[in-house]
Amino acid sequence: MNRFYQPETETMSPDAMRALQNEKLIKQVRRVYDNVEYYRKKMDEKGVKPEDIRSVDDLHLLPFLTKDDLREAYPYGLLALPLADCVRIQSTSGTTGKRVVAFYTQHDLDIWEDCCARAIVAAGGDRNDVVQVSYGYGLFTGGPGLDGGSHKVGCLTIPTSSGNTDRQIQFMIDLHATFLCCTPSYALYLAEAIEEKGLRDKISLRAGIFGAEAWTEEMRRDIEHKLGIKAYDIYGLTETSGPGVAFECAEQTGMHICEDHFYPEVIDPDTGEVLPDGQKGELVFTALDKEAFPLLRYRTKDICVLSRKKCSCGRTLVKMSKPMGRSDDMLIIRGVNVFPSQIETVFLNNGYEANYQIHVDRANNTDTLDINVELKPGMPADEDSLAMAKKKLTASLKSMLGLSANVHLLPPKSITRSEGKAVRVIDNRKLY
Ligand code: DLL
Repeated sequence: MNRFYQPETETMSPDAMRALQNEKLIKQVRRVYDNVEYYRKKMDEKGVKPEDIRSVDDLHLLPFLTKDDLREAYPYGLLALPLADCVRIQSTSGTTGKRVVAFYTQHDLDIWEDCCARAIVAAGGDRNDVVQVSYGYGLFTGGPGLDGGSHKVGCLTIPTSSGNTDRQIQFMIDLHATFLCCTPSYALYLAEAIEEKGLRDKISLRAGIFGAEAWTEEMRRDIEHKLGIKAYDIYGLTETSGPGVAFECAEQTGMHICEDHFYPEVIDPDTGEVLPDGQKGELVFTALDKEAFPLLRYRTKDICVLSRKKCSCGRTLVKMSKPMGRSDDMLIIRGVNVFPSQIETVFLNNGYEANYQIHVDRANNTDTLDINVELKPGMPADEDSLAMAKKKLTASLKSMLGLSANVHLLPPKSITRSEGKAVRVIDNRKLY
């Protein structure tokens, strides 16, 4: 069994890796400065020129990019190539206003799929494996990313996408799937459905690659126990390409970052200052060799710790801890990125005030979303009017978030007012 997909990079000496990163960074900063007006302006405002960046040690001189920049530059403002050179887009889950659209050249797709292939091989996969990809396909990066990685490794790939649990289990059994790729919550859901149907001894799974949302060590043990597999974590975000930016190896103590493509920094989220390895802060990525959508110093808002401790798997790639939270208020509910501000927009657009509370929980391994909102004084409160209002709000929320929510209309002044910051979100899932 191969231990590495790209051994020359995955086990490269730290000095050689540094040299490679420096070489790529210098070229990339020049390309971006010459081709991306939006970022050129930011660099000019900060008084930094491409020639000031001679190595990764100079990265701190460059300005950050955030989701706000992506929104402002939507859709083409951060493209570094003519559209004719792009072959694909992917996007974050169905959110109006906050949508991120990432562009890829064929070279970018190759890099992305290589990263996912590294993840599959690190989890013990090879060409004899049968990989069931139960992440969503389409605009979401989960399905296409793992699918591409599985092809590169030479595995038989089953592109079931998410949903339709009975069919998932049928394929898993009939085609002897050995790897399962999906969100950890869907893995648990599948595990329980398999258990309920008494089919546990009919499945051939031996490993799973799970990510796209926070999950705890307890959840890992639960999945491993219920499916009789090893469960590996995988991390990524649409802005950098998708899954595979970082992946776990057999040691299961953090995820190796594909730092030959994505240079990581950890910063203090309040001051923006770069923190030394081992300190907890916000993860920032610089895409070193992406062509179409090369974000420099992109703030992920994910809080984690980097470690360069020697890994028993032989990989020298730096490791990131599991994300330990976010430095913004984004929630990930059933795999969909949700900002409380989007929910507020729906209420305000429908004539309500900003008196609402979002309750997130998990029942039967599926996230639940309940939203309480107060009626404004004078709004009709008879049964028919309430039913109609609820229907309208539920539809508006669904179209804004791409997600169904249970809306509860409450009498005016029934949500407890806070003396400090309003408590808008009550998340009882205990994910971190
Ligand atoms: O979730 C990409 C992905 C697909 C990763 C499949 C892994 C597997 P987005 O929808 O853009 O992309 O969401 C990115 O999800 O900033 C994190 O907050 C969170 N996230 C992703 N992976 C993990 C993970 C995909 N393993 C956002 N653990 C990121 C915790 C994760 N959070």
